[in-house]
Amino acid sequence: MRTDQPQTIYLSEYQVPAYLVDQIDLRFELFEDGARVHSTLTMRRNPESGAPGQRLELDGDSLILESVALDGQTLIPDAYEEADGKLVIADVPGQFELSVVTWIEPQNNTRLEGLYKSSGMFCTQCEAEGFRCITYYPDRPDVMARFRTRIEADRQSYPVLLSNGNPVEQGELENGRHFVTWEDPFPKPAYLFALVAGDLTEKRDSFTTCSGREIDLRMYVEPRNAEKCDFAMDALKRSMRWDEEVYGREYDLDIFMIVAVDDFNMGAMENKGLNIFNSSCVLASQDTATDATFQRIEAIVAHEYFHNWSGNRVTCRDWFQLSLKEGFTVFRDAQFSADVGSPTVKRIEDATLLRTAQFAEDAGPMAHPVRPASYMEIANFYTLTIYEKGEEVVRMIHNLLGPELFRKGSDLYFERHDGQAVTTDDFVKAMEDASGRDLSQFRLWYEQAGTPVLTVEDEHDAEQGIYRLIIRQTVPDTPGQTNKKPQHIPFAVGLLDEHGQVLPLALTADEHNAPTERVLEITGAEQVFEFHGIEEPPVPSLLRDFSAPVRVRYPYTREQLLFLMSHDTDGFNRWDAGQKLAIDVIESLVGEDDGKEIDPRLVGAYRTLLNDTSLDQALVAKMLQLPSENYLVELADEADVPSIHHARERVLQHLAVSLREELLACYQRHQQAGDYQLTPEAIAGRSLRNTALGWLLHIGDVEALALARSQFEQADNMTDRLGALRALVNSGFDKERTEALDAFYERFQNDPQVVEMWFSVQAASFKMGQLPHIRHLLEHDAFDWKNPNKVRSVVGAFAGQNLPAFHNPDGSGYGFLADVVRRLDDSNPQIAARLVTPLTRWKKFAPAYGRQMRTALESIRDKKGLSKDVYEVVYKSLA
Ligand code: 0A1
Ligand code: ZN
Repeated sequence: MRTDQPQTIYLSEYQVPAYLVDQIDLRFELFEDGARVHSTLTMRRNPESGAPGQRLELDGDSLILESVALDGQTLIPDAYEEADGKLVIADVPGQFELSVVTWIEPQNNTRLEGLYKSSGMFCTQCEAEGFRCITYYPDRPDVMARFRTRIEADRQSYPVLLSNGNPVEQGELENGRHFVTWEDPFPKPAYLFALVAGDLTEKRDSFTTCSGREIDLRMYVEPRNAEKCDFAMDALKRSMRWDEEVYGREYDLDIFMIVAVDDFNMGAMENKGLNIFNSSCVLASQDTATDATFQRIEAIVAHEYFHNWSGNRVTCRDWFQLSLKEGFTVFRDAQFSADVGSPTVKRIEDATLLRTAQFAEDAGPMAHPVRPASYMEIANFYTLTIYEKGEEVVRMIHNLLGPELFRKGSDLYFERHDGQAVTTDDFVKAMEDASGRDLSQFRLWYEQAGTPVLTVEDEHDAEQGIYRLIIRQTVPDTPGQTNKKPQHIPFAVGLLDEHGQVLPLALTADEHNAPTERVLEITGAEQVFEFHGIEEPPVPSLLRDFSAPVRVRYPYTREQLLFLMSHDTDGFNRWDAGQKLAIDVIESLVGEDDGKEIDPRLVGAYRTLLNDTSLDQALVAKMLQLPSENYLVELADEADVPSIHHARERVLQHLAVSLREELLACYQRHQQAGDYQLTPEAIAGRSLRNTALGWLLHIGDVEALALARSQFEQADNMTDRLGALRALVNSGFDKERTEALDAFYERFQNDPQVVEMWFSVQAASFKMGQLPHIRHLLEHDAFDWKNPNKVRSVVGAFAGQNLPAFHNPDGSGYGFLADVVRRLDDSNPQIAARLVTPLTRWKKFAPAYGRQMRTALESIRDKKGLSKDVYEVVYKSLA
């Protein structure tokens, strides 16, 4: 157990920095046994600071301090103090130059924060507070400095030396060493600093900006990955063009670089001019990446690139404002993905993630507002709430203002705050000023945690031809927040008549040409909306296109859901009606014996989906996916995972048995014709085929087994190969499954990204991924505790996706996860803290499970020397 409780940092205690840094000159001497970092800071007192005295405090972590000099004079140790992660100099003048030399050990840095080594190369990760692991510095985003960085290393082992900005000098040194100096003209916070040194292959391309400037684009990867760069490079160019066209944002440096590294805690990082990516989020080829991977790569490349404006040019004042850059940038990348692919499918995917995982987070012990009020460890706040709910908040502003005013607002925001470190409130203010709209109540979205619930009732007055929607809003209590105020919720609705026609929504008796969709603005605890000229009771289509991140409660009948599934003009709600129907059917079977009949209308609806080839196949592909176990758990009050799993399984089997012929026909119909393509249609075709195959193998169909084997062997792309492998893994055909897994490994064993898929297909499969097999995977040669991707692909997939195995009634899954977390807590606390998540949800589960999950959490809490990261999550979960 920790003896000292980590400090909580409060937004309310924010103070401007006492000292500013105008310029930082860095010199890195990189060696095999460590690195020496020389840093010279040109500093001055901040005229805006009211802090008394001449005391300078710099942040540092895991540093060996070699020397400190003030204005060229080396300080004697009495003149400064090194304690509690700070270097304190009691007395500094108003303006001065501070030189600090530190020694660090990148080769032993398993936390992957600051400067570390990954597959023989040096690289950095400084967000949020990694720069302090490199040198002493005021490591906070509102201190922005111009960086000049000289890197020295052995030429043969590290021919490529990169940092932010432009190279301004390079040359040879003694002993086979060389150096390159980089200069970044844009002042930036330290979290955007980056350095890379390695033996890397360079891929070049170029992009001509809207004003005619030629930008040098470069990707740096390990030589074995040279063939896996093209897709990301193209995605980069598409992103650059899109940001010019849609947001008027032009790139600002002459070079833009992307580097791929295998060991990385997160997906990627937007360092100025030098984005660093987790290899799994950037490297791809048709043979090794699935459609989903390609789409993820495109979105992440765009996301990091878009940060150049939303994050780098305009950055965050403090880490409470994290969603300022993340929410806005996720919104921008989602718009981009919608533009280049299928907008409805993108919306479905995003809403699914939000409703499954973010709603759960917002209802759990770590719930926090989009702008948190406090934290212990900021790394724990890179959450679905900050990113995904933050995106929804920006999207709601976009929808309330409309695209033109939103663009005016974003132009104003960038113009007003270029070069500054600002707050979410500054963002909202720019939107208000540009549009003339009052967003004061809307700001509660940033302040109040928890998912608002809208309870909808309706009544139809046949005599007057009025249809009423009565809408009640509540915002649930969350840790530290009760009695919340009603929020401002854009609630898009449509009404369908019995023929499936959308009705005009006249809010008064004399309104003519009323629109058929309206965004109702919910602002109170209870509101009534009246629609005139509605002669027959309509079917309401509520929260169209998922217009707000809320839960809607409306007592749809199955008939109404079936009707919406085939008639709603809103693609999202059409899909959602199918989900609701399936959920209703599955929930009605939970805890019932197997004799209970499965509503035949569900089979009928799925039959229509499979047979009607005039339907948008991308939407059909999504509609055929049954709601996940995770979502069913989220919807339950006291989840009993084995019962949920069993009920869902019954429905799946019943559908597959009943629709065998249709599934086979669907499989045949979507045989790939011609070359592999990444169009929405082709992606939908593969998805349908693989879903059909998966269902058929699930019921042990031997004809499908033959199809799966040949698809596995003959596939010309990873989507099909992995689709077949997954179907085999989840089938009862033990021999074929083993053969396929072995063949797959044999073929791809030298490709870490594919090996990660191989791990996770097994770990996420209930058929295979029981605890003994998970332990066996951890012993596999290809498994590596130091590589976050490997840990995620086995442990993360097991605890996060293989619910019935993880929630084994004997509690073994929980104990296992606790062991893993304790083990990783020493080497990589960020990853350890993330892995705890499934256990933190203990209140969600039936008491017999919840109790054991709590015990597992307690066993983590009691570990000696627990990291701040894990402490915060575990402590809050047990509170
Ligand atoms: N800002 C990056 C993601 C990122 C966040 C935190 C990190 O370390 C704690 C690393 C990367 C992005 O949004 O892409
Ligand atoms: Zn981001």
